[in-house]
Amino acid sequence: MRVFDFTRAIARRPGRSVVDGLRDDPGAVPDYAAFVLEHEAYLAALSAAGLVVDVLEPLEAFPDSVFVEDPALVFADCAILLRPGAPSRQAERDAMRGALACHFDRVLELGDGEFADGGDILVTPDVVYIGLSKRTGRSGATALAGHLAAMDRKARIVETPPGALHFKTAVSLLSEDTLLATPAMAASGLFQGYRLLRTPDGEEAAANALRLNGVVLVGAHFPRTIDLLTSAGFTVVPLAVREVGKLDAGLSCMSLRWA
Ligand code: CIR
Repeated sequence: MRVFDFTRAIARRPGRSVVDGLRDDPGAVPDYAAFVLEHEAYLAALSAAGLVVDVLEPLEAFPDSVFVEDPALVFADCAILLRPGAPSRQAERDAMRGALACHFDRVLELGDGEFADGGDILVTPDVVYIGLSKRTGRSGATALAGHLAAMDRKARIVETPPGALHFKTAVSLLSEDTLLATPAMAASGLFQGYRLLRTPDGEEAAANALRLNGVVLVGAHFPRTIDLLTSAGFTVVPLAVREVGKLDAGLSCMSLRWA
């Protein structure tokens, strides 16, 4: 089983409050209707890739709750309820607990004060990278590494390059041996032994791509990244993510995936 082979996913529809989601640029207010269209196309792409998606109802009280990747980490045999680092997002974990219980017999949890966002966790075939960031602290990362060890998975706690909200803002797994990374992430030296494809200048935000079974979802407004991946032999599915991007988010953020 490859780490990007998936049969199931959890997603959550955006509420109208999504326009109040956290973002670095306060002036970049997403358009709700356009955001919904992007999300619908994303759900359709997951289905087309062969995943059965449990689509949860919107949570108006939590503007960022459409980004279900952050409150949990899932594997085929187990889920871990994380603890999002942003104060406005912390109660999202309570909403996610019930959804996880529907799908997983075994659910572990991070404890009080152990903050970690799923966006900081990159699962590769041999190791799970946990990026320290504004959202993921040392105690959360250490506790998470302990849970992963209990599941026989090796973890590595690393730094997220400055300027990236999450570790996976700057890197994605494309295949067992290939990563797509921003130049800053590629220069970090963290990925010895991997073939690194670098996002072209001005397309750094394309680094949050999503490999699902035989395809790679990539932001449609990153034409040079699409060419790069296509030339490298990947089957690319371009998806509109301009509204999603206004909230400093990308393609991995809107689902939890497992086999
Ligand atoms: C946030 O700041 O938490 C959201 N606006 C974006 C979350 C993106 N999530 C992700 O990369 N996993």
